[in-house]
Amino acid sequence: MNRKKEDLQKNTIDNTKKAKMTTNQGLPISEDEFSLKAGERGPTLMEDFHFREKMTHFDHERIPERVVHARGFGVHGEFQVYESLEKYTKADFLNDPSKKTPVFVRFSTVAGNRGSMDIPRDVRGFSTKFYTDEGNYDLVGNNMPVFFIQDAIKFPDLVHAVKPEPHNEIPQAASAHDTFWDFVSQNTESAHMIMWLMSDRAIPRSLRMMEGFGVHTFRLVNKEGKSHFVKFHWKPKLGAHQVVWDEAQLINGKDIDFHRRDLWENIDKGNAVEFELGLQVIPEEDEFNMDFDVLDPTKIWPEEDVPVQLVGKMTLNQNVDDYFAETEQVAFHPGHVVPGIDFSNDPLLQGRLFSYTDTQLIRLGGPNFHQIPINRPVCPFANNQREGYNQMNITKGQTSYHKNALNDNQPEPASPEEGGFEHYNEKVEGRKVRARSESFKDHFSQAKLFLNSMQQHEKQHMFDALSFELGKCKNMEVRNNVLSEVLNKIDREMTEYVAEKVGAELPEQIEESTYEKSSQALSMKNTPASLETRTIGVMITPDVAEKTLKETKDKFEKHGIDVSFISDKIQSVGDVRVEETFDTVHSVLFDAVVVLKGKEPLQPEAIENLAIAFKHKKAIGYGVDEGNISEVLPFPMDAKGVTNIEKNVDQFLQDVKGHRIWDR
Ligand code: HDE
Repeated sequence: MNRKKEDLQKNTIDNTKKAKMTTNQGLPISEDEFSLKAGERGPTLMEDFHFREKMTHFDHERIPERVVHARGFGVHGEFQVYESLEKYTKADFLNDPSKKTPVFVRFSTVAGNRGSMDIPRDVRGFSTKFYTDEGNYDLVGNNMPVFFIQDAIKFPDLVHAVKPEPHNEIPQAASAHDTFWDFVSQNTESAHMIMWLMSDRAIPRSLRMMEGFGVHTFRLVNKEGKSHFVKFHWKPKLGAHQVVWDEAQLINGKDIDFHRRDLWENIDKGNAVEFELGLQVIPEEDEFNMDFDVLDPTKIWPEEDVPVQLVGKMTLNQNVDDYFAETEQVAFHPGHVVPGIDFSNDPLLQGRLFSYTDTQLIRLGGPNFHQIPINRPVCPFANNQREGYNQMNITKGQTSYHKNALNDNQPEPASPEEGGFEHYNEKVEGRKVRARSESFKDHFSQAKLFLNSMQQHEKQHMFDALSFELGKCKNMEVRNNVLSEVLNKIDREMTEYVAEKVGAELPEQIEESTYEKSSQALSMKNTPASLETRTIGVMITPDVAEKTLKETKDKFEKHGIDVSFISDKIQSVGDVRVEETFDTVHSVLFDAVVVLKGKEPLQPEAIENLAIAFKHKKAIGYGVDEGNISEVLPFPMDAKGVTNIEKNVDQFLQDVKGHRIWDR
């Protein structure tokens, strides 16, 4: 159990143990099914304090959902740095390789309500709270390395545009509507982020299979006071992988909880979820040596120019005990820093430093939300702040101010040498202006860079995503504006394709962005691939022999693959359990499918599932105990990625590892 989990024990109540039911005042309750009435058929009495307490609590059980990132899922884990990073930062948790720092991570979607589906086309939040010995450090990132806007003052506009439209609250958890694309065409700084949002990064296969990014440029400051600019990355050990859009839409219907279930179940089974922390570091002196402004949050630092150094590993390994108490009440804030980590002047980051505390005040009901168990540091904390809503601490002593003589100046600030936080001593001067730096004006070069870096299938997915999204816009002017003001300035082929698909005007050809560079690191195809924790749905006719089932299971499980047998009903075949049916699951919920046929004919549901798996470019395996299968398969037997697993299981496994047969 890590230190934070231990700390949470102080407030953990075991509701599974036998206990007498009481009111919140501790009064034993003799009856919990009938309210107190004047006569068996009479009205309920006001004096029924038990009924009133129970109902009042229920009436107040909801808190406002997060205004963005409302739907989230949290897990506990640990972080350990590989080697001391003292040359860059004095942050204690990044200096001591023997130290295991507890973490709590909350993954989220952005636009949807708390009860919305897990795979909309959307950005994913990736927030990490490190419970360090110097206080909590929060890295509140996303699974995309850039953002839609360059200045925080535009955030309410962006969010109003992407959320359901205000007059009818449609559509839920979707950017495919007029107000969002109108915003995009009027605010072309979002061009680069739009490329990411239209890419497969927006529909991850699993929360365990996506990258994370701090987005902004931050600072690392070492003991000598020297500062480096830094970008933070999380690299998943399993690589970054996607589903396809048609599949995402079906998954959202078949299992709205697809991502959270995948994470919960894998952690429950003991499959550690690992991400490596990566840093891109540039010395402060190189601030102006890039062809963009390092303070601009719509720009990446291409990994080929500034390599990502992998400096440590985070292992997520424990589920929460109580979703509300932990995941819903956790409060992240990019301003929660520790000595050795500091901010840059990125105008988006600067605005975030205000917003996050403000939002917790309304969401968590007052200024003491840091005392909620999931939010409190594991190191001691003390100051002169007492009182306020939901104050949980009883603080002894007469003084609650500084300086004081009555309590010998306690609690006393620490000098930087003693570990006190010292803001980086940056020189700043300027006139007060409402303006944006000229160096932020290039909106299109990196949009092009991203497109240049995609493999053919990834590019095609982006073109199709744009056609879907603009096709959902009802307003013709919005479609035309996006094409002329955004797409046409990035890439002509993309503009022509989308204009044709959505019946919009093809804007006149202009000199589009001529950015030639590409970056291999941007293609998901270039991230690691693994068989570990992949899922295979094995559909069987009811008469397949126990031996075949056992052999099939062994073939796959020895590679860490999770196998589910699917048939007409839940049943046992000898020792083997068939736990799923065509009613309970579907091929969209698996990475790959296999069909095993006995003498009996293949069920129509199996054929439908196979056809859809084929459409979604999945590896398909088959095995035949008796008879022939070729005439019923809804695709040619010799199609790419269709394999007889009795003859060539290695080929099938290779296809599963490759994630999808993109060139089929
Ligand atoms: Fe957030 N963001 N954000 N954001 N954000 C919130 O804080 C905000 C931005 C991110 O799991 C809110 O506690 C502003 C960038 C994540 O609990 C709110 C701006 C990035 C989460 C807020 C941004 C993020 C939030 C809503 C522009 C990636 C979920 C609830 C200046 C680096 C945290 C809350 C969790 C949540 C404001 C932009 C990531 C309203 C004003 C850029 C992962 O405070």
